[in-house]
Amino acid sequence: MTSLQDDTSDDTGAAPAALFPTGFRWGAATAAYQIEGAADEGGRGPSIWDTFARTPGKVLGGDTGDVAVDHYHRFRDDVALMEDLGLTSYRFSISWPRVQPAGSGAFNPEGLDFYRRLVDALLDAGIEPWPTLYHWDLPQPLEDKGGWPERETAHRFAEYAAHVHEALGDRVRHWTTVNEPWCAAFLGYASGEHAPGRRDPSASLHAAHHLMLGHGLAVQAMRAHAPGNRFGAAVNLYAVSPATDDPADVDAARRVDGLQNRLFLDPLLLGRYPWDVLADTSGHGFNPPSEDLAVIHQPIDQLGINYYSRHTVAGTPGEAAQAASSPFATHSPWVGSGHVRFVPSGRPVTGMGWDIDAGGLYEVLTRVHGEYPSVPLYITENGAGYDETPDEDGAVKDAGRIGYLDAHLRACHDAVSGGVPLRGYFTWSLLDNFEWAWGYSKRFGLVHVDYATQRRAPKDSARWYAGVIERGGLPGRG
Ligand code: IFM
Repeated sequence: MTSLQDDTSDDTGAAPAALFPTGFRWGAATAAYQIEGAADEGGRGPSIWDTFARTPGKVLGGDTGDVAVDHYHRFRDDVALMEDLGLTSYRFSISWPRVQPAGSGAFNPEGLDFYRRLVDALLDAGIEPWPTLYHWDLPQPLEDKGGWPERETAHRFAEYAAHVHEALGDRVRHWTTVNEPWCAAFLGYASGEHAPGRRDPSASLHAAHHLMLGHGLAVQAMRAHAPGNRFGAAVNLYAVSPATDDPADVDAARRVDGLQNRLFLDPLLLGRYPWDVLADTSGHGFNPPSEDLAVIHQPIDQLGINYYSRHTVAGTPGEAAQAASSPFATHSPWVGSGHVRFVPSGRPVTGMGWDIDAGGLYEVLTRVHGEYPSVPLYITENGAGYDETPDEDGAVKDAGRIGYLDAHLRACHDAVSGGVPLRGYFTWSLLDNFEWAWGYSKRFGLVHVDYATQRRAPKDSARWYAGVIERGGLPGRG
């Protein structure tokens, strides 16, 4: 068992203190398109999210990331906020179209310079920079050539990653390649809820494969340059439960778990695709070349897990066989929703309508540790979104978020106590920001942003998280 600092517990039924090992990373996360703004400044090219968000009807309220929270101009203030919180690490993403506007060919020194200045400011503040190379903002010219369903995009990504790494690798140790490839592939190319807004099941599977291939190629290229750095990807994993023991529900859970979790974990950590998912998707021309698996299955130094919720699913009795041949008619975020229903579990939900289930995080962590070869784990995202407005005194009393974070951190602590090699936790998000298809209507930040004035104001949860970091964990609860 990992030795934890000063754990105390009693037999009163109260939650005991949950202190984490020395050296545990305490962070917050953001992503370029969601916070930077400055969409047409500094030589940045267009991304698929610029095109998508500027297309009427795609994003709630017609919101775009054109200005976002103006982090491009205010990053020094934002680093000061992080310092106030006591963050030890900050996860951000690098905008590919800012660094390489066309996605191939010339790099943009001004774009790279922005990230150099950000990294320097973080290091000066004693905060470890933790960049992600792809958080969904594909340069539009690459989408015009076919996007992630095209194999060439994986090679372009590796070239871009190597270039950024060459510029920053002397000061940045931890590198994340792709963020949530499930979302990029399936929300982007199957359901069309995210950029580029395509609805093509076959394309989405090829996109998933090429995102993973891009990860592997990028790790190879970066590691060749700086073998001492730490490389990994960030996947969004869900706990998945069948609504009942009915075989149709159990099969629905298998299929959702397959496409949501195992389609990414198995190639990354085992070097193979799950056979049942390949069987389920056999009608979609998805036959990934086996030699790609060796590239995807690069040794990684860390795995990022983004966890928010549990899915409870039901099948339609008697239709399991039919559903298996039509997997994209099964998952409500994807095309249609014929054979799998996402059913209410009765648990409380966040402002996104997502089930709050900290036990699911424990389940995910122990599953990844138990079923896959051991690798250091980080929670690279975890948080709760709400519609929030400050009260008359300007305070955001976000007790719901505090409760959510507290419960999920206790789940992390339970996992660490049980021997799971969890090394750090990044909450999503540092600041309120552009929540993709929801625009600015949902807020995940520890820090409230008034979008009209760009004024930042720490919410109650920011103060609470600062206390957690200072203490190295959670206090006991009476
Ligand atoms: O805002 C997103 C983030 O970009 C990726 N993970 C989930 C968050 C909340 O939806």
